[in-house]
Amino acid sequence: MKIVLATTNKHKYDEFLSITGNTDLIYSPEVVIEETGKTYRENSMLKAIAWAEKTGCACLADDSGLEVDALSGAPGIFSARVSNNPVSWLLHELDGIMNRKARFVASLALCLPDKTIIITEGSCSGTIATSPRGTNGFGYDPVFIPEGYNQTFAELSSSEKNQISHRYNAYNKLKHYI
Ligand code: ITT
Repeated sequence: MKIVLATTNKHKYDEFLSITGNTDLIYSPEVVIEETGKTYRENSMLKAIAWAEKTGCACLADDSGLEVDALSGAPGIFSARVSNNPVSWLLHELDGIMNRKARFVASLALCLPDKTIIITEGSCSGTIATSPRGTNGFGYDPVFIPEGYNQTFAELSSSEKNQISHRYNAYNKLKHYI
């Protein structure tokens, strides 16, 4: 099935291509919406519906973020907007803090041509490093060490990240509908 990815983030598109192996996935970053939802779920729905209205195709949206225990779950849904330099911001916020536990969360919303919407969530737990390492990925990847690993997401290969990530776990629950 041809599916438009409802995102302006090319890194997400590349990850979905790798996760799904679906060459019918289309990158079409022309829709601009305000993410006014209070949850990942609401924002992923807003994006999926806006793209579906614009394109008339089945659309898959991802709303995701990083939740840090010592910051009471921040930056959460504001992960993309909290700073122009999110890694430096996060390391500054956690300066001197021992509890480095965190998790990535992703909500995926699939809006089908008949307007049915399917939503799933996935997460990936880990810890925040004390300094950035690695050059792969995007966003907070250089400081996120997934549970069971010593490397950050940015030090893992894209295929390693895409076998354990929040995005992968959410997509696994959704793929039966595609
Ligand atoms: P779209 O809304 O256009 O999809 P976006 O980047 O603004 O693009 P979100 O609103 O969902 O997407 O914000 C997600 C932010 O959370 C993202 O910009 C990163 O800062 C962070 N994030 C989410 N998944 C991540 C990942 O796999 N690796 C690193 N950072 C991630």
